[in-house]
Amino acid sequence: MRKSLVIICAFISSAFICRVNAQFKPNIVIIYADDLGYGDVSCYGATKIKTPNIDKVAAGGLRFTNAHSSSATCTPSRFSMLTGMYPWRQEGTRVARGNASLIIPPDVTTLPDILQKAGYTTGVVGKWHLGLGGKEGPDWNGELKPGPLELGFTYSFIMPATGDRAPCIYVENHKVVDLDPADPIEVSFEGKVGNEPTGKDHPELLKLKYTEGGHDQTIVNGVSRIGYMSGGKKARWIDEDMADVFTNRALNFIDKNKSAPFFLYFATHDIHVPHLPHARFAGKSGLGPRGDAILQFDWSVGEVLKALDRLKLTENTMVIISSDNGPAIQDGYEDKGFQMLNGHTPAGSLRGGKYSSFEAGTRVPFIVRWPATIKPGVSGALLCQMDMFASFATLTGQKLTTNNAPDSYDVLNAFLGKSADGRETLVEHSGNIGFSLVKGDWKYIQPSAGAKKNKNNIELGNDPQPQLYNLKNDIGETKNIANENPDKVKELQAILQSIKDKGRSR
Ligand code: NG6
Ligand code: CA
Repeated sequence: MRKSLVIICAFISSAFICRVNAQFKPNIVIIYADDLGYGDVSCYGATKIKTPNIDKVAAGGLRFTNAHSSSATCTPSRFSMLTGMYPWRQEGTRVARGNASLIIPPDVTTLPDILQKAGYTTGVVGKWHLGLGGKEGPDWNGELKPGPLELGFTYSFIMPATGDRAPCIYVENHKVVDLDPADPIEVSFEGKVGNEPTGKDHPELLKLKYTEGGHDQTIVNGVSRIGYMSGGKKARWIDEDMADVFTNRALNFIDKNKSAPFFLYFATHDIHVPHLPHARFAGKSGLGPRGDAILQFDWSVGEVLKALDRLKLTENTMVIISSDNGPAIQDGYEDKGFQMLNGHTPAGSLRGGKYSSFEAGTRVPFIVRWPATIKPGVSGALLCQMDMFASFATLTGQKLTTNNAPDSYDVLNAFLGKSADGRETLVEHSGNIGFSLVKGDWKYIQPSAGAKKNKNNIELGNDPQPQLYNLKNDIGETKNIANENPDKVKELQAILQSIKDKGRSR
């Protein structure tokens, strides 16, 4: 009798522990779009385009209305998300060249490091753009390291930089995929290598015309890129297949790791330029290639959701959807972005866009779904993507040292919808010279001397005068009220300066 009682107790308690473990160790999938704006998806108010899969995640999860990337460009946003440190604390974290060295020192503790310590299998699939290799730069024909595998990922299938940048190849773990040793790869951002045509010299060979100087270099798949490359003919990507390639790798990773906690950082190329979606999506949005790329991104999201359903992982998987920076309507190629907007507003009611100090630079879609724990809803908590670091450490029972993730706040309760409060302050960064400080309803933009607009008509937020906006009354940052509120300007400037001076904010 006593024995059977003990057995029953052991059974009940182990079932309980399993359940608790399952709840506290959800699988984590970050689906990270490139250049997707706050107003680009229907659950954030877009009416000219439908994104049913993203909307489905929002309907079953928490949709954040005040969540940010750390910067209004790619490299710094990704840097801070993985390190939990404001990117501008380290030199060399602006938009990286295609042949940059790895910009995260391998001894820095990263988000995947922490999750690996918590027992997760960790994978990255998609856009990397954080450099590869040591000081001497990437060895495209040899072992490409250090890279993601030296930063806490156990699997990696990436494009090194951006879709519009050489080299146009995939890298799996330490190797270029389909590299032919008889056709070695050479990459340069200084001058031409090899004798392949460039967009500048052979515009007649282009299927997509460039609009800006930087995009007129080596032609790959009918598109001239930023940077020069030669060799690696068999290894080169076909832009139209890229979403399929990445999505398949992401699904394979999920499939392979279905039976233990996994972390997948799935960073799509969509919706960055060049906009060359697969024929299944081309022409389907009515908003031109940029809109078609949004449909393609939504499809990738849908494939992940289907896989989770099929593997019965939906309940205990945290799916996060976000973007590395705000929208650019055109950014280097003549792809009818402006002509075909048809009333679509990529930034929603926000001002600015990619590269901008105004809100559209960093305020991006951010949705978290975890059916086992999170009640569906909408949250206005102020969050930064780099807060996932400290928050997920808490979620998975990991302790951070003071050196880890110096700017990441543990706002787990906000992520889970248990608290309406996120972080108190956030430094927004244009990716370049622009710095802003957000606190409560207030936003202060520090004076900066740069251009008012870039060539693609994005308002960059630069102004030699201080700017102050009340985001509660004026989300579109239309009325600079700095002159009327000199004390507020002083207060916010002082906070911004002290966050910079202290070298950490946690
Ligand atoms: C800019 C490129 C732009 C894009 C961006 C990086 C020019 C004129 N513009 O310098 O096309 O590649 O860098 O985008 O070269 S990001 O989303 O990866 O930050
Ligand atoms: Ca980007």
